[in-house]
Amino acid sequence: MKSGFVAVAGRPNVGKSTLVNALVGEKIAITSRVPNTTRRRIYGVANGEDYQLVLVDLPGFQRPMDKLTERMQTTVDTSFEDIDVVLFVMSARDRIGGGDRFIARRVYALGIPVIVALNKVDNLKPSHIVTGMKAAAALGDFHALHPVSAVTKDGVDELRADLLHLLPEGQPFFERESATDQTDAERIVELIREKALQLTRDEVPHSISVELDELDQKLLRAFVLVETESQKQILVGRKGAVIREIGVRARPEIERLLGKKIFLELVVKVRPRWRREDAQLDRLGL
Ligand SMILES: Nc1nc2c(ncn2[C@@H]2O[C@H](COP(=O)(O)OP(=O)(O)O)[C@@H](O)[C@H]2O)c(=O)[nH]1
Ligand SMILES: [Mg+2]
Repeated sequence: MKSGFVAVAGRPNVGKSTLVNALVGEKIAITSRVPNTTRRRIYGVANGEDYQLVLVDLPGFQRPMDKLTERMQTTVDTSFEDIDVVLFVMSARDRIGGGDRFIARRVYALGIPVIVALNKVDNLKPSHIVTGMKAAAALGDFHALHPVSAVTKDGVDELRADLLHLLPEGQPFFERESATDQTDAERIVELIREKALQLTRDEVPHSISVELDELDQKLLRAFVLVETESQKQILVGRKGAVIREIGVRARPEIERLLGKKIFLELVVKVRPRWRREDAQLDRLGL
C-alpha cells in the first residue's frame, strides 16, 4: 500500500483548491474567484485500492495584512514538515513572476520531490501554454511538470498517477471512507461562506466569516459575520434578497452532504474586527 502527504503550494487564486477537489474526485474545499478563499489547512484524501493520497490544501503564500492573514501565512509556513511531495501550482493565465519565484525558493529548498502543475490551460492557445511551461520550468529542479485544467480535469489523472509514484509504502492515515479530515459542521460553514463570496465584491468577501449556531435533526442556524453595518446591509440585500439567495445556493449542497432535508436559517451579524483579534479568530477556529 502507498500512503503519504502532498502539500499544495502556490500563489492565491491559481486554482489550488479546485485542483485538490479534482484530484480527490469530490468537493472538499470551497473555491472562488476571490483571493484568500482558503483560510485553513484542509486535507483532501484520495483513496484507491492500493493507495491513500493525502493532499494538503493551503492558503496561498502572501504578505500578511492583518491577524487573519498572519495566521494563514503561519499555517503555510508550518505545513511543509513531514510531507512526501510538494505540488507547486501556477496559473497559465497569469504571468509567472516574483510571487512564484519566492515560493519556488522555499519549496525547492526542502529536499523533497516537487511536481509542478501549470493550471488553467483550458481554452488557451498551445503557444501560450508552451510559454507558461517554459517559465514554470525555469524556477527549479522539478520532478515533473504537468499542464492541467482543474475545471475540465484535463491532465488530472496523469498528475495523480505521477504523485502516487512518489508516495512511500505505508499504512493509511485516515479512514478509507472519508475524503477529508473536516467535520460536517466545518464543511457546512465553508459552503455557506462560498455562496456569500459569490454574491459580494471588492473588500466585502474578506470581511465575511460564518459561524454555526445550531445544528439539530432538522434545523441548521448559522451566523454570517461581517465587520461593519454597511457590509451587513449588503449581505442582507433589498428585502433580504442576498441572504436568501445565499441560502438557496447553499442548502442543496448541505443536504447532499448530510443526506437529509434541513431547514436553513441564516442570520447576518456585525462582529467588528473579527479579523484583527486573536480571541475572535480562536473562536472561529482560524
Ligand atoms: N479557467 C479555469 N479556471 C480555474 C481553473 N482552476 C481554478 N480556476 C478558477 O480560479 C479561481 C480560483 O480557484 P481556487 O481553487 O479557489 O484557487 P486557490 O486560491 O489557489 O485555491 C476560481 O474562480 C476557479 O474557478 C482552471 O483549471 N481553469
Ligand atoms: Mg484555495
